Amino acid sequence: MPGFQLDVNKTADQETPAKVAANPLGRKSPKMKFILALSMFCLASGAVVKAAEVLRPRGVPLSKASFYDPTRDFNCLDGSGTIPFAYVNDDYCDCQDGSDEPGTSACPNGFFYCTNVGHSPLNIPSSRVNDGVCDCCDASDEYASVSNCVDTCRELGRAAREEAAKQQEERLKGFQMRQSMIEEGRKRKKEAEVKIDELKKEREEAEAARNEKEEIKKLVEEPEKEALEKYNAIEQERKAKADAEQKAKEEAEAREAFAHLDNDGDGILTVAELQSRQTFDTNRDGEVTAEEAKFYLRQEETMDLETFLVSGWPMMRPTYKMDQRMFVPPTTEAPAEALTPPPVPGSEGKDEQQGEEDEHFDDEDFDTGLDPEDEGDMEEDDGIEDYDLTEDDDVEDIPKEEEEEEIDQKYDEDTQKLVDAANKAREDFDEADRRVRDLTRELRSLEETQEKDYGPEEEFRVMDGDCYEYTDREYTYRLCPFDKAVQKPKSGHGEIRLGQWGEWSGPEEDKYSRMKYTGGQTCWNGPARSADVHIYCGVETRLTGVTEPNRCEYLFEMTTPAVCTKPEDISGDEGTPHGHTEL
Ligand code: MAN
Repeated sequence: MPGFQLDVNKTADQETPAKVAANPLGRKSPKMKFILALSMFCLASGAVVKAAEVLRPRGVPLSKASFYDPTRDFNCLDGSGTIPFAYVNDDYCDCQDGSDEPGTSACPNGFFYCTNVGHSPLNIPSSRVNDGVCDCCDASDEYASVSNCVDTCRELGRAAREEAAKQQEERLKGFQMRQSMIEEGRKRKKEAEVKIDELKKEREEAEAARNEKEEIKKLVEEPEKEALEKYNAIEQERKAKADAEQKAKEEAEAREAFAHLDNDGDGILTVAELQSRQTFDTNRDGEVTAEEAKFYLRQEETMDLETFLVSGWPMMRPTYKMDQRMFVPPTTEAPAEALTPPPVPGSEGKDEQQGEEDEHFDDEDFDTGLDPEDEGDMEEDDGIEDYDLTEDDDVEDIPKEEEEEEIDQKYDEDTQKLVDAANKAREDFDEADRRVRDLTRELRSLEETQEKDYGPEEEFRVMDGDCYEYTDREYTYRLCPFDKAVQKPKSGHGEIRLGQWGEWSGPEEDKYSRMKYTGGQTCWNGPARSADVHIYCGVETRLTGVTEPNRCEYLFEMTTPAVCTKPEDISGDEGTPHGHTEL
């Protein structure tokens, strides 16, 4: 005979759990006696049991009780066969789906239903029936084992109900807070609209003022321009003169050098003449070879004065002038020979030393291709004092200060007045223009805010402008909703951008439960960082955790009242988070 159990379905006239507990089957109340009698009738008559009380084999949930009619053969629930009812719970698996053995562990794929009176019912794999482990809080899964399982459903049920009530209360509180967030969000939206209108007006006025200033500026700049034109003409003339003088000076210098290098004075520079000058020893081997000399003669055997002025001198000038610079003539009237490259102090006559000096010059004059720091090191190592070649080149140019003084002309009184008036008009215009730009910027930023989606009831708007932090072992994470997500290593290194506000990314029916921040700093050899924010109901807006489930993909968990929906009233049915409670 299948193991039967009597269950009490929840109806308006049910026995209270306390009463059921106080009336074990041995001593039945008149009502229980009636129920049993009715059950016996049902068994005898084969009627379908649809009463408040249901007899059913062990391990069968109420919802399936009607399939287990002891007056008929049992049809496996998957339709895989029909067996005599006596085979139900006979500890032998007959049906493929295990539905004939709901109360034993005979079928590997079957399920045992714990009624768990006082707490939530539970389906467990039937392999756990009588395995010595208490799975059901009412101990019904261990009816034939030696385990000492006791019924703890009432205590557990009470604790669960208390917890559910607490959660319910939190939800309610969160829901009420959400109403305030909505109110505040709507208020801010209206304020922003008003502000935008104000700013638009202000900007219109500012634009009008700027246009006016622009007109004034144009008006006073015209006479200023005319007045300055004559000064510009003077200045241009001065500059042209200075340029011509400079050019003439340079040419004279070139001619002088030519005369100096042209040993025999025949008006032609030769390879031999250059070979007689140590300064052209390019590779510093102590000897000026014909190739080295020809380099300066543009690969020719000779060079006349004209070619020298155009292309020879520009090439030789740095080397030649360097020699001159280092040479301190013994008398003011230095003989031509004295212009030969001088020896480095303390190493007179040593060709190698001379080479080093020239090398030093080259380092200064030409790009070494090295990092300036490295170059600095090099210079330190060679132990030779620096020469400022720029200064050398400018030796004969007009000194800077003097030049500036010349440019900084004094205008006549009338011109000066025009310049001052124009300067003032320019300043006024710049200021008016700046104001227009500032207002435009402010307006744009407010308009952008108005375009953001702060939730169906503006409930998230109050979060814009705030930031929330969460710190774990390595990093402090910061989320500034509708703006950005960042990660700051505790080690003190700089912040890493994890992403900019992107969009709401929850599922269609719950879009506002997730946020997406994208386009963060690119991972080494990987994608740009991004962050998902999962939002749960809570009485406080805060981050409750941050993880990195995939490299450079971050998951922020956050609670906020903004997503707290109105809780269902559970006070009447003593519900639990798991749903229906068997009492
Ligand atoms: C940094 C952090 C980590 C990330 C690695 C990837 O260390 O942003 O979160 O995983 O870079 O290289």
